[in-house]
Amino acid sequence: MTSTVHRTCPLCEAVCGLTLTLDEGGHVTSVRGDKDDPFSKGFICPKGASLGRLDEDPDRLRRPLVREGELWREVGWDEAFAAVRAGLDQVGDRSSVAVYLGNPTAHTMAGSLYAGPLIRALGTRNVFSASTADQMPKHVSSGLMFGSPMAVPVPDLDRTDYLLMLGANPLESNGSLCTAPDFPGRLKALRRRGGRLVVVDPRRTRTAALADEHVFIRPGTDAYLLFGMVHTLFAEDLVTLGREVNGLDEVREAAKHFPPEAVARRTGVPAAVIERLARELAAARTAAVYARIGTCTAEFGTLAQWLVDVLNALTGNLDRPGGAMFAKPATESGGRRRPYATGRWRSRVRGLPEANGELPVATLADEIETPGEGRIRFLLTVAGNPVLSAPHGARLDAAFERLDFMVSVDPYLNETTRHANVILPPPRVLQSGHYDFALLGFAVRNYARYSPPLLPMDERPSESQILARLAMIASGVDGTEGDLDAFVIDETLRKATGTPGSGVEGRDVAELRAALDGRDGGERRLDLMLRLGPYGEWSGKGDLSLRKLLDHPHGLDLGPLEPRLDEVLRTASGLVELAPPQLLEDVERLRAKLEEEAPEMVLIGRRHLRSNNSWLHNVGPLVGGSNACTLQINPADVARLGLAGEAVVRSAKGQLTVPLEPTDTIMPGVVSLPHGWGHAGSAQRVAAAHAGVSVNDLTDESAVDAPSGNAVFNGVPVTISPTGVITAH
Ligand SMILES: Nc1nc2c(c(=O)[nH]1)N[C@H]1C(S)=C(S)[C@@H](COP(=O)(O)OP(=O)(O)OC[C@H]3O[C@@H](n4cnc5c(=O)[nH]c(N)nc54)[C@H](O)[C@@H]3O)O[C@H]1N2
Ligand SMILES: Nc1nc2c(c(=O)[nH]1)N[C@H]1C(S)=C(S)[C@@H](COP(=O)(O)OP(=O)(O)OC[C@H]3O[C@@H](n4cnc5c(=O)[nH]c(N)nc54)[C@H](O)[C@@H]3O)O[C@H]1N2
Ligand code: SF4
Ligand SMILES: [Mo]
Repeated sequence: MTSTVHRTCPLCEAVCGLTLTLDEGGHVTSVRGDKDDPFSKGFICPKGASLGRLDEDPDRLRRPLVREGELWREVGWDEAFAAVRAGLDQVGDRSSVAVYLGNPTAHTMAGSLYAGPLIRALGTRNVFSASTADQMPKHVSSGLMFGSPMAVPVPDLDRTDYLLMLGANPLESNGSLCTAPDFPGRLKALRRRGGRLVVVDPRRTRTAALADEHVFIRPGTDAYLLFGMVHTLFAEDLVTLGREVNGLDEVREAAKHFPPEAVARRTGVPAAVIERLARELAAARTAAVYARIGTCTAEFGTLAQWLVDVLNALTGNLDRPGGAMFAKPATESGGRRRPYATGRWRSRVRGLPEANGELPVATLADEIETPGEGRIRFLLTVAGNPVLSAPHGARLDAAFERLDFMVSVDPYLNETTRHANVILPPPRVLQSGHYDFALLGFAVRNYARYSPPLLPMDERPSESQILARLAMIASGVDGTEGDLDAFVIDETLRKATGTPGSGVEGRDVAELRAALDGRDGGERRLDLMLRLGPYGEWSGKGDLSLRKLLDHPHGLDLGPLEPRLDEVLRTASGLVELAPPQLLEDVERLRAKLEEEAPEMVLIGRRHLRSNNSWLHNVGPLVGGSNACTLQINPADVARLGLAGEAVVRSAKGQLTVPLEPTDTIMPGVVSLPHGWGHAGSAQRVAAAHAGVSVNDLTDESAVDAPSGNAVFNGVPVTISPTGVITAH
């Protein structure tokens, strides 16, 4: 007997619905797109199609591992947790404890529901995550402009008339900070309805090839280009604010320093093109500017993210249909009104500012290596591979050896977890329930879908149970995750019942608690959030609950985005802050570098459709062919530098020998290497056979985007030389 089941794909931000066929033994025999999902409508990509292979990867760990010298021993769960407890006790001082949360924690219920309590239980400010190698500039920009770091406007993809996209390649990535299953189809639809798509990228990507126009830009210079456009809007009297804002004059003043003709040389974009883009944006009936990782992981990442929304605001497109809008996710909670600030504390060694409660991953190695009180001696990684993903990961590789104790929650023995003393593997993908708490807050249509676990648990704990148990160990409390969930539920209910006008104001906590559905604490917490959320049956505005989602296994469409800036704004002024002082300060840094000579060659990254950062290289059907670790380089540079076959790439931090992929799709003076490779000697057998090299052996952890502390991966100065040539150093 086979069975057909449905669930959301957990592998990227597109949240596609999948339809899986399972055989009697619970093995996946086929994966298709779920045609009845109202959001993804049957779309699927090669990664989603391989979910079964991933689920059954023979290299996935099935039991905890404890390292004894060079050897690994499989142990039972109680022994593994006891070892963690002993390691934590041995370190003692919590200021020496750190946690690193990797990208998949944003895709698991465990990460969304239990990472917060775990961090609180660890009682440390040494919190690091992939966010500071990714989107932290957007959070800081949104925090300063809108008062809330999670208030990220997304392009209203399905209705806009004009989309200006910078540093994103959704035809490969399927979109980021813009949850849109079948992003490619949505872009094609935009063009079909007569809309215009302009892509700004140092490479002519597959997305650029689909666009009406592709504009090459020198890496790391998007903030200049965007400022040039802001300048044009003011100079040509094209500003049409849809609403009152703070700081308009300050922005006008700041933009005076960046006229298109002044930024043209730095960006490589002709002044006439910059002016035309500004005019087109202003003239379009509706328009949106959207910029992603290429512009975030850059020297002026936060300024670029800010200027994106400045442009959206100045053209009247912020918060209007067809413009840049805010999703209304079903689990949204009211949130407190308190001024957003970064730098509430600073890192011990480099004095880098905290943002969103995190310190920059670019300084993790400093904090492990530098002696003194508060040196990190205990590290917990959850779903992360910073040896391959963090800037100058090679240094972390060595630094991890200096830890007293390391624990990793991860299904694989890999470049990072090999340093751990204890590895705690989560169960099979299909044994976990799935709800996208974070990603649905960035969706281009309001939507909710819950996927219950498709297979029963075996003797292994769920990832939620693993994280909850770690939280219990860290807080020294004897208990289960059930106690933790009960605590969170009661706290939430007490707050809600005590909040005037909340929909459950004055009601009895015990009675409400008893009404919650769910087969475990995680599901009950989801039910609680859904019921209290903006469509929830306890909000007075709807009837949403876990039960209703379970009755709609293909997901629920909650309608198109609607203007809601007033609900979202959390600034002290109650207005959009167009010119936050902290950002104006960083504009000085930008000005100072306007005339700087660009390096002769710079390095950027890229993603491939069949990749997922560092961890899908062990799935046979996904590796090989064009998904390979090659250096894209313009043929003119190949000829100029006398290269053939392979070349040596050198940066301030290291050198690598890499196979060349000459292509005129990349600008002269720019080379591109994908990240997440470098699996030589890996215990993951398929990955080891397609090892590649790690671009993060070249990237520089000393460079960060000042306001957010974000890593700089794009625009890294490098030299390229033929192999076999010895250069003086
Ligand atoms: N040079 C360069 N570097 C980059 C980037 C770049 O563009 N260029 N991109 C950056 C970006 S955007 C990101 S998000 C980071 C990613 O940085 P990380 O999150 O540190 O790295 P990943 O490769 O995503 O590693 C994910 C880890 O989670 C494990 N894992 C997978 N599924 C699960 C699960 O369900 N539970 C648990 N517990 N573990 C799981 C995998 O085995 C793997 O070890 O890399 C950054 N690094
Ligand atoms: N297939 C696949 N999908 C993924 C991932 C994956 O590894 N593989 N990773 C996931 C993750 S963690 C994330 S964060 C998202 C990222 O999603 P996207 O932001 O769409 O990421 P990329 O596909 O890397 O596209 C970034 C583009 O920026 C360009 N670029 C580089 N430097 C600059 C610059 O200075 N300026 C401008 N304007 N462009 C620049 C690059 O050439 C590249 O085309 O993708 C997610 N989806
Ligand atoms: S696009 Fe993303 S969510 Fe959709 S099937 Fe592919 S990996 Fe899964
Ligand atoms: Mo990311």
